[in-house]
Amino acid sequence: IETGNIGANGIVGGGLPIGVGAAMGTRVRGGDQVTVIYFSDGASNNGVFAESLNLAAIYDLPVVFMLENNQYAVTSPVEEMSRVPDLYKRGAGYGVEAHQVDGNDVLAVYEKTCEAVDTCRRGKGPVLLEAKTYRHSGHHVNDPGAYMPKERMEYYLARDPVKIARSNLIEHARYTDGDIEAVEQDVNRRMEEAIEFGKNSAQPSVEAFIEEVAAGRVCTAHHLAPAVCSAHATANSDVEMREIMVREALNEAMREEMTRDERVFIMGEGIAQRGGSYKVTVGLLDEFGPKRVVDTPISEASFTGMGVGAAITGMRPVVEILFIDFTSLIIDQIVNQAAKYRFMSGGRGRVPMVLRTQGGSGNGLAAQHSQSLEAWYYHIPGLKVVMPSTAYDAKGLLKSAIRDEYPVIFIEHKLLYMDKGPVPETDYTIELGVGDIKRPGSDVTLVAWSGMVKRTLAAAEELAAQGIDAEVVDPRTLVPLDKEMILESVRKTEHLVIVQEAVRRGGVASDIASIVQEEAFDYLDAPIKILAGKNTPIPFNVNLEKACVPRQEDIVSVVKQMFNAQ
Ligand SMILES: Cc1ncc(C[n+]2csc(CCOP(=O)(O)OP(=O)(O)O)c2C)c(N)n1
Repeated sequence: IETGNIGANGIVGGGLPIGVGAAMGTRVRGGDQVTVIYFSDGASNNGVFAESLNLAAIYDLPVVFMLENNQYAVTSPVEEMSRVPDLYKRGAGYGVEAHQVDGNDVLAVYEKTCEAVDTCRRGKGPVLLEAKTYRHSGHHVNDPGAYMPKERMEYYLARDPVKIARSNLIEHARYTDGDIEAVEQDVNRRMEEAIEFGKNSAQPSVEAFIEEVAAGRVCTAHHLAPAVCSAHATANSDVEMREIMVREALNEAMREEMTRDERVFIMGEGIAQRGGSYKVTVGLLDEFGPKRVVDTPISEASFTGMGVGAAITGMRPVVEILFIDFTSLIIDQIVNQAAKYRFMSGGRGRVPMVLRTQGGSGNGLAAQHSQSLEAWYYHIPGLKVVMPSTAYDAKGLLKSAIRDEYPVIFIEHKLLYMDKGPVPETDYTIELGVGDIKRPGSDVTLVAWSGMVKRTLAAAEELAAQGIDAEVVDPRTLVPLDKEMILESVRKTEHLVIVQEAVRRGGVASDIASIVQEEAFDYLDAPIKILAGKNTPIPFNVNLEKACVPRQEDIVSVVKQMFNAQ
């Protein structure tokens, strides 16, 4: 990492958008760095190749796509996997300068690469280079490669690039056999030393491993700062407040962070001139210009990957995915790349990016635009998951998310954007992992987040009128989870209902219930109740849609049943 090698990838093609993102970082920062992405013919048939080539092209990025076409992807020959086995020809379709070079001729590859780097430095990038070569063995040590035609193998073995380079050095550069052997011996010695170093190093401890790798499911911040009830704190404080909408609060958070830190930039579909589908990014283009407020094509996987690459190389990208439903397209970049990078780089790398998206049902957008998918990300070690429910929380949490060293999945709710709430005039942040008691109470703890908080608060008022004093706990961030706040509340009220919009099966509510029953079972006076979405897609039909997620009356009736049953 220190030398500029940001890593290889176990996911074929996964590194392509990351490389493009590294170059995007250069574009935002300025400077003459060029990114070279190495990949092979198999990767060129992955969708992210097409997206990445196009993205690099439309932003004129300084990227050399170095396609080492060794003509096999495991057992698949390139001519069977593509109608156009001269893969450099694909560049034309994206308006990208592209060349083929003899991949077995080291000097030719060197020269073409230098030219391509130069082209990028002159602002004419990207460049696609196809280095045509051949695999000298099966795909891995136990693959004899019997499917590779013998004559072809012989042809290429005779043109082994290492042998050709060796004879070139002797013929044209006055090297002797002895010089070359000395280099080879030096390389072998260094490899052996590295192996010995690995063998002789201490095994890592399990504790150190977990400490370093996990984004932390349990918040400790709470022990340092006692529970803050933001509703109360803000009402009682001297801080100047004004009422703004959630979408304005989010906008302010980004504006302030972009002003404070030049590394922050935002990307997404229609976020620049249009200001985003929910008007969250309105005005930012005028203020920060097109290099820091970037409209993207409909290439979710790759522009998310660009965020990962930009973050790895020191930027602070905020990537917007219009609907959480579309994050199905970005799973690799989040789950295998962003969440794993710190771990796979031995703790040296960081991916300080924010993935802003919105979810939830309630305005007839049906099955592919209404889901609550936080559990997908909650499940992945290495990610933080934030779900604000008020304007105050949205602003303070987004600012913290942008400053965080971990990738943060920041999930907004589509029904809350226009909700108004008090937000301080002055700068503030909210620590990730610190929940909020939205309504203090003594009889029952109602845990809810995102869109369910408002509904749960309304239910709590209805219950109060009927003599049940509910405490509403909003964890605000699901990872890290403020479990102490939940446990403390349950120890006091001895009753717990968890209200979750997402489908019940495999949801976060089940995990919270299991934590509470493990750690506060003796305090419970009744079984924990989970009120969650039905295990169905969200229907278009308004009545069915309403019936699929917890309603205010459902919350009231579950709580009443809990008390009547005793
Ligand atoms: C997304 C994905 N699909 C499948 C695999 C399994 N796999 C590992 S290597 C490989 C072949 C890759 O071929 P190519 O890109 O040509 O690279 P080469 O091995 O020839 O260098 C495959 C399919 C994987 N790692 N990732």
